[in-house]
Amino acid sequence: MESKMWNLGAKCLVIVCVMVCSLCHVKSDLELGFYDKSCPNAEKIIHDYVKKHIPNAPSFAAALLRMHFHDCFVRGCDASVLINSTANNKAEKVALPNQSLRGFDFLDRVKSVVEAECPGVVSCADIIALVARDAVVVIGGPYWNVPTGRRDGLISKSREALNELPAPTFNFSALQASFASKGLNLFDLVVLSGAHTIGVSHCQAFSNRLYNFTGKGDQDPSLDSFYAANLKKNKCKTANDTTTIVEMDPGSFRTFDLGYHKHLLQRRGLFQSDAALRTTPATKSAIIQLLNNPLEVFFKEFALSMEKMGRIGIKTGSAGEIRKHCALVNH
Ligand code: HEM
Ligand SMILES: *[C@@H]1O[C@H](CO)[C@@H](O)[C@H](O)[C@H]1NC(C)=O
Ligand SMILES: *[C@@H]1O[C@H](CO)[C@@H](O)[C@H](O)[C@H]1NC(C)=O
Ligand SMILES: *[C@@H]1O[C@H](CO)[C@@H](O)[C@H](O)[C@H]1NC(C)=O
Ligand SMILES: *[C@@H]1O[C@H](CO)[C@@H](O)[C@H](O)[C@H]1NC(C)=O
Ligand SMILES: CC(=O)N[C@H]1CO[C@H](CO)[C@@H](O)[C@@H]1O
Repeated sequence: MESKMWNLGAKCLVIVCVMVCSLCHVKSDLELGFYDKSCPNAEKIIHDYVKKHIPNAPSFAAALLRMHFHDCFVRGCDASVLINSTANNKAEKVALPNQSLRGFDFLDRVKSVVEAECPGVVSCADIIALVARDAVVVIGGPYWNVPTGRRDGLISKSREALNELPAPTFNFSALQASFASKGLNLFDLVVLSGAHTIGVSHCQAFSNRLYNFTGKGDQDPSLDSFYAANLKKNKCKTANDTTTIVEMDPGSFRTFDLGYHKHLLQRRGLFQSDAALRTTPATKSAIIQLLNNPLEVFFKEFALSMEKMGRIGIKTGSAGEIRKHCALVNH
């Protein structure tokens, strides 16, 4: 009898635990349409704004996609990338890898339109994620689900951006480790690097490959020499050019396609981090696999990896806050 009671008690305990844990789980996760009750028009307002403005400035689709990546890799997708520096804090924004980020004003404008509809409800972190997706869709790229409910972080440190973001000089093992530390695997790495099918780079990010690869005034032998000669003649004419920009997927840098992966196999990936995907067998076969399939397969894989990226280190429930201005913590 006693043992039966104990059994029953234990069973109840298990049931209660399961219930509590499933509640925790729901709370700590994002959900599609998180704002359906609290701000039913939020996603439509954001989508309409992007649809209206990106066609006039299509290069911003790339900038906004990159912004989402840089946000998620540092302290999770919490809009810490948008916070301004203060007298006693150097924010992520001013870190070297962020020097070339664009789209801060665009996001501020989206935020103010959303704030006018529902003050203090929609996080900047969700706005970054939704805008990145909508902008890519507007230029004809893949659609991916953006579950929402991210909260905004309170902290932004320049040093962390420097430490957490992969550099264009990274070799394969450094890239693998960087992505693994964010819960992303090698296939995610190959697929997400495909974002470089749109957008531009400054010469600075790769000019060592053209002018001084090992400190002997030499060129990176893994870079196609015709392509290198062309870049030196027409684009990055000196080793210290800080202003010229180069299309990362020459010929179709505004079209979301498999051009980036094609260039990789032709030894025309612009960064060492791009080239590393070709020189390593595991990732090379993933590139070939993508190229041997229709574009829709790349789109589908990109969507899955983006959804994964969008969950890195998220703050939900009562963590963080909903910022009033994306560039400022509330108090
Ligand atoms: C794998 C490691 C990666 C490295 C080392 C890397 C590095 C870079 C660098 C150096 C630039 C050029 C910045 C400039 O000089 O203006 C760039 C541009 C860009 N990156 Fe990446 N990236 C990586 C992964 C990603 C991922 C995962 C995404 C998005 C999912 C992404 C999206 C972009 C986009 C769209 C641009 C073009 C930005 C523009 O046109 O303004 N990158 N990246
Ligand atoms: C890759 O880069 C890291 C960090 O710079 C270095 O420690 C490592 O030896 C490199 N690995 C290879 C295989 O070159
Ligand atoms: C190449 O790099 C080496 C080592 O960092 C440096 O001493 C040299 O001045 C550089 N050469 C050029 C042409 O920039
Ligand atoms: C850039 O490099 C060139 C030689 O490649 C040199 O003449 C010029 O002074 C350098 N400019 C700066 C700002 O360092
Ligand atoms: C954040 O900094 C930028 C650039 O310095 C500035 O234009 C913007 O007004 C600042 N935002 C806020 C809300 O202070
Ligand atoms: C957008 C932005 O804040 N860019 C900054 C990146 O960092 C450099 C200095 O490291 C600043 O000059 C840029 O303004």
